Formats: sequence, structure tokens, C-alpha cells
Amino acid sequence: MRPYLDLLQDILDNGVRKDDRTGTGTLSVFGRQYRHDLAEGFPLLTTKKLHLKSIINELIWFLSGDTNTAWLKANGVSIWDEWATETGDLGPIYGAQWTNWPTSDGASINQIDYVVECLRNNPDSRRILFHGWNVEYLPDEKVSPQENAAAGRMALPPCHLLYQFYVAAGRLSAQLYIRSSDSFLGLPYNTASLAVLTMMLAQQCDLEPGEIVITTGDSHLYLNHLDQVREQLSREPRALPRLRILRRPDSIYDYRFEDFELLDYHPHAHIAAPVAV
Ligand code: THF
Repeated sequence: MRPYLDLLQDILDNGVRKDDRTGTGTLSVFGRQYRHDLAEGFPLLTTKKLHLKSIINELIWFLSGDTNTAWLKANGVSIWDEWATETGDLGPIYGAQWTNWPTSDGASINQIDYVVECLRNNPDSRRILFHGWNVEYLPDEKVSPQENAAAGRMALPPCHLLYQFYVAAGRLSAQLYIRSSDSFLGLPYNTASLAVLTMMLAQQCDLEPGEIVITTGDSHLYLNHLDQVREQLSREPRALPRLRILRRPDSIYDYRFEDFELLDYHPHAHIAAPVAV
């Protein structure tokens, strides 16, 4: 994942000091892009150990339409706890908008169904995308994530919001727009998650996985991650692992963590960093 490490170096070299919503402070650049061909391996960082279980279970949770942390917790994932109410509620975040976008007549639209249908029946379409930025449900910035969730708004507005898919020569590629990229903690998750989603969709639609493209808006490093970033940049990247899907589930909604096998993952040690809330 050279391009990812190059982005970290770019932010260290060119980042401007900016304050942010969480009060932590960042170094930030605007508008960056990197890509990875899935034929060259699974894009899980080797310069620090990543917890693939959190990444895959979060994606399965998004696809199920669930927006409560109870299922995540029961499956060993704690990355959403900081923003949830006491009952685990996060309001209509990712999963709700992906699979259950509310319409003005009181019904809802499943954007994932649309993507699968399009990939199968109209793969040349230039409209194969889904979007998380439902302006009606964005949080009120004057109140806490928990108060927003309790009032039926999103606890946080989506960071990774626009997913577009592209088919050429039997290969499925995906591009993700991330408006706000926590480049040390969140971006490696978002990158691996996009790769898994692309592999799932390719399997369901009889395509080969192609390239993933990650485009980031406010691309930042929190000031309390800079030592960790320098440590990571001092490490030599290793060969990428491979990810195998062990069966073909009946639909995009039927994957389980046990369906995936990570092979040849030999990362450097984990590097802990505090998440900005
Ligand atoms: N808020 C912030 N500040 N950064 C983010 O990356 C982020 N997200 C989601 C929502 N708000 C965010 C939450 N995703 C970790 C990883 C992803 C998260 C939140 C936290 C994290 O702390 N990862 C640790 C390991 C923790 C674990 O696996 O239990 C790590 O070292 O990678 C980005 O979409």
C-alpha cells in the first residue's frame, strides 16, 4: 500500500494546521486520490496490524441496514461505541441510507438492490452508485451525537459517502468519495472495506474484482497521531495478503465473517492511537 504511505507523507509535508469539530487539531490537505488493483492482493496495511474482523463485520452490519451497536458488540466490534446512545442507537446512519432511504410518500428505496440489479443487467451504466448524504437527516451541529440519534437524526454525517461502480472487460471497479478522512485510523478501514464490498458484489454479479479508487476531500492527520504516523512510515511494507471468499452466499445480504479467509497476512505490530470523538 505504497500510495497510502505516500499520502501520509504528503500530509506531513504539506498539511496545514486546522482546527476541527472534535477540538483535537489536525494537519490537513484537500483533494487526494489513490488506487489499488485487487489482482495485486488484498489492500490491508502491512505496516501496522489491522483488525479485519471489525472491518468485515462493520460492512455486513451496514448492508443489513442496522444502525444500533448491539449486533456489532455481540460480534466483537467496538468502533462505533463512542457515538451511540445508551441503548446503542446511532440514528439513520450508513445502513439506513444504503438500504432504506426514506421517500416522500412514506416508503423507502434500497440503493444496494439497485446497484446489484444494475451490475447484472446494465453493467455499462454510468449511474451505478449509492449515496449516504441524505440532507434531511444530517445532525444538528449544535448538539451531541447522542442527542442527534435520540432525535432521529444521524449521530454523525457520513464520512465515506459516494460509492460508484464501473464494469469493463468483465472486471468490477469501485470509487469511493470520502469527504473527511481520518487518514491514520479511518482510511485503512475504509480502503479495506471498499475492497471487500467490491469482492462481494463481483461474486454476486459474476464479475472479476478490478481496481478500487479512493478519493478524499479533507485529508487529515490528527495532531495526536503524528508520532504513530512517523513510526509507521519508518517501517518497510511487506507483501500484501490475499482474501478468499469460501462460499457463494445467496445474496449480497447473506455474507458472514466466517465466509472470508485471510491468507499470508504478516503485518508489523499494531500501533495504537486515540480516536477523536
Ligand atoms: N471518527 C473519527 N475521528 N475517525 C474515524 O475514522 C471515524 N470513522 C467512523 C466514525 N467516526 C470516525 C468510525 N470508525 C477506529 C477505526 C474506525 C472507526 C473508529 C475507530 C479505531 O480506533 N481503530 C483501531 C482499532 C480499534 C478496534 O479494532 O477495535 C485501529 O488501531 O485501527 C471512520 O469511518
